[in-house]
Amino acid sequence: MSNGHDPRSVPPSRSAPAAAPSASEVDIRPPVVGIVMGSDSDLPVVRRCLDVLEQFDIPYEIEVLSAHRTPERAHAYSSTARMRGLKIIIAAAGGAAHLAGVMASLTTLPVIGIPMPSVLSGADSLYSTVQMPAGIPVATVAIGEAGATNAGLLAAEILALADDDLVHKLLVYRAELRQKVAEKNEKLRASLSDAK
Ligand code: RP5
Repeated sequence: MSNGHDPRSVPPSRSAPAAAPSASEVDIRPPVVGIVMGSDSDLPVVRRCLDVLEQFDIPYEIEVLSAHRTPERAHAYSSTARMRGLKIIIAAAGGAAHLAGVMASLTTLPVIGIPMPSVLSGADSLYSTVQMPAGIPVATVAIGEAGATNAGLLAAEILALADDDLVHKLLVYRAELRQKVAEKNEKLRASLSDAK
């Protein structure tokens, strides 16, 4: 069944989106996305996800939490997540990356897993995150920065199921992507014709 949106066109927003708070304002909205990462060393990659959530004005919380180093805190975080108002959990971890799976095992909120780059180029993180047993799903995105960006976008798409302003922002984002590709194409054509 169609949702009535043509992805090639950007419909007008039904209501003006809330302005993002300025640097001097404190955002008091409760977080709807909870981001956990196995170590602070994951932050440079996870930053891509935060950038997307900020671009879409989605309130989030973030903390370092490890399935292996702080198992009790990991359990407490996930098992109270829904009660605390979170709607989605994003878990980033590398190596023997069980964080997303542990999160998913203790909540029925959707869990998105980001496999971190590792000494094995992230293959270990990917397999540890994606190969969940039937019954406990983790929506696993690509290894590294592309995955972190897509984790933020997937969270926005899930929240957009009940938020028309977010639908509008996602369509604008897609239109911008198409525009960037068109510009790259133009640049390529121009450089090839210059070379003749
Ligand atoms: C994982 O081990 C973390 O998610 C990180 O990707 C990796 C290395 O952690 P550190 O040794 O840098 O703390 O648990």
